[in-house]
Amino acid sequence: MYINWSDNVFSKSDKTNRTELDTAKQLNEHIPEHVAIIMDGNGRWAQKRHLPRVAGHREGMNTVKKITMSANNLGVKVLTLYAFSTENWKRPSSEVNFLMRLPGDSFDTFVPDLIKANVRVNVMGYIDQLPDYTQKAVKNAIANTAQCTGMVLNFALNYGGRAELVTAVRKIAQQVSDHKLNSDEITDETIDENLMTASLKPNADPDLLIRTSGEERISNFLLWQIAYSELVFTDVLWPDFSDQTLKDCIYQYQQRNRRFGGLK
Ligand code: V07
Repeated sequence: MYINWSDNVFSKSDKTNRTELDTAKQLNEHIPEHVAIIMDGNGRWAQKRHLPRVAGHREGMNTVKKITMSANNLGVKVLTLYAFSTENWKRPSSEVNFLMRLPGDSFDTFVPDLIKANVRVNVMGYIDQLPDYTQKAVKNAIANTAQCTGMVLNFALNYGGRAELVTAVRKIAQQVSDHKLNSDEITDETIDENLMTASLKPNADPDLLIRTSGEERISNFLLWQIAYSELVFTDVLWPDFSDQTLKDCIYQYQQRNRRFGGLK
């Protein structure tokens, strides 16, 4: 497989020192199993074109479709996308309403392609707080792809990292007060099991977290789960994010030593 790495990630010497074969081999051998993405920059993409913010979200949805197929083709096992945060309710109601229609609007064109590609939809977040039509669309996407055995496309929808931890602490406290668990038996695994990513095991934690649009913050996305993740930030706005940008981010991931705090 010939991989055409774009120019923006490496220096001239990199390019001359590595062969196409090296690059292709690397791409085949060190693909992160769980990739999580903060899809930022839709509003800015629209603004630059003198379009309403929602036009950026619509284009962002097209990028979701494209990048899902790219990640699946590269051999990614779990792709987690931050679609709507618990903080996004503060946006103008017209924008929130538009976003809440996206899962339903995308259903007819997206789900058949997901089934063909053997991709299973999973959703994590406080789904019961979403409008009925959004809940229905999400549940349909999950049900219609339930038999798929390939990549998991995991949407974080009305999700917040701190809220997730609060929920987990409450669940664990309840188990202690019910005498089902001793407080001294609480370990990392107890917390893992009570987070919304528990069903993604053995790939609950992202290997690679990407944030687009030049912002370098976590913004209450996955907190516990990114303890050892490689963080890659790109200036590319989400609607402009391409198959090549994904490969560039994975290339950066591949260049880093993942030592988990221990010795090499
Ligand atoms: C949303 C589009 C991508 C750019 C960033 C935010 C806006 C896909 C979904 C989705 C979620 C569940 C599902 C099917 C599709 C989605 C919202 C926003 C609220 F089952 N993209 N996307 N949902 N954006």
